[in-house]
Amino acid sequence: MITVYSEDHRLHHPPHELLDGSLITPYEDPQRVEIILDAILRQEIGPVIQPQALLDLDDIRRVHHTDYLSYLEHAYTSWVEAGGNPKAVLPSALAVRWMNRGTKNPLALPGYYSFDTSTPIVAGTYQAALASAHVALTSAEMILQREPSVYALCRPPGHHAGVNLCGGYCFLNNAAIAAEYLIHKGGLSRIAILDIDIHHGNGTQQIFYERSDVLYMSIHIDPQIEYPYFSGFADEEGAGEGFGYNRNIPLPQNADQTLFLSALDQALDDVRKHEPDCVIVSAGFDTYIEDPIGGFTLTPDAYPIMGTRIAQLQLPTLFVQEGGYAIQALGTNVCGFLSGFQNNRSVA
Ligand code: OKP
Ligand code: ZN
Repeated sequence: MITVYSEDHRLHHPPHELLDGSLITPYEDPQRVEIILDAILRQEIGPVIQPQALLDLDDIRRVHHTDYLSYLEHAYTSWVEAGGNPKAVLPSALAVRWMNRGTKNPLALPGYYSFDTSTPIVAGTYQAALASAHVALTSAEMILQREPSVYALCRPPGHHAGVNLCGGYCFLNNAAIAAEYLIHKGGLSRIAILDIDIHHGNGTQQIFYERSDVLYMSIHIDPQIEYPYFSGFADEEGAGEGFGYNRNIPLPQNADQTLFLSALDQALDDVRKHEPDCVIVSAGFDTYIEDPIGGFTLTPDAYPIMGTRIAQLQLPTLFVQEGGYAIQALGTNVCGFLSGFQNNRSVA
């Protein structure tokens, strides 16, 4: 399987995040994808290529508002000019419920465009986020060129990013951007996004909530106990035309392989019923037992099985990297997953 990767992810390397009241070293570290890349090369998963052609911002504007993109582009410089801590942009006050008037104040803007305090912006963040989206777009283009499956090694991740909101280490929603590309450039009529990261992809859910062409299926830790806390409940089923095309399967803390795999089987049944032209997997590996911000108890043998079951759909499949923070095991878990998939396909 082809992997698409860009070294520009390194431009996003914030010094801290604020978690549960403490300023800590970010879990979302550049080493994550370097380790995955290394394992992919050593285990000969397939060729690794760079993003192709020129990035067209219109492909990103199909998902994100222009004012949000221009905020991301200028956030760091304006913040520093206005006297913000040059180490990183992080909001102090969030625009919530009835307090959501707009602002031009560079020290306040981060609170308008963020929903948490663990998504710092540094000088290279926008370029890194664009590169990550470019990785997803290139991968989507290869699917259109009849590549049966592609792995987009994205960083920063994307599934928490909404149309005009960053959060959960995410700035641009790579999976959503790929989905829109497949529909608009490739003329695909139906897509299924299967999100197996331990966290609910609130951004992806928001983007497609009223759409029936893109099914969003998410298996994740119960939002009553874990991040993102305010979204991801089973009764969020989509709205308007999109009713029935959003499905959340929350699982309890410490969920194990048996529970996870039975949720995956349910999700795969729904994916089959949707009859998609392509499946996009938001592939997070923070379900692993040793993950420092996880909460499930999956062991490395779970990932090849997950790959195998997804392969049985026998559909064009685009894997988009999301979370996974147990750095020592990430390479093994990702390669196990991709190999499990590859070894069980009739088409590559
Ligand atoms: C990004 B992705 C856990 C705190 C969570 C933010 C997590 C973002 C996860 N106790 N802080 O879905 O892997
Ligand atoms: Zn996650």
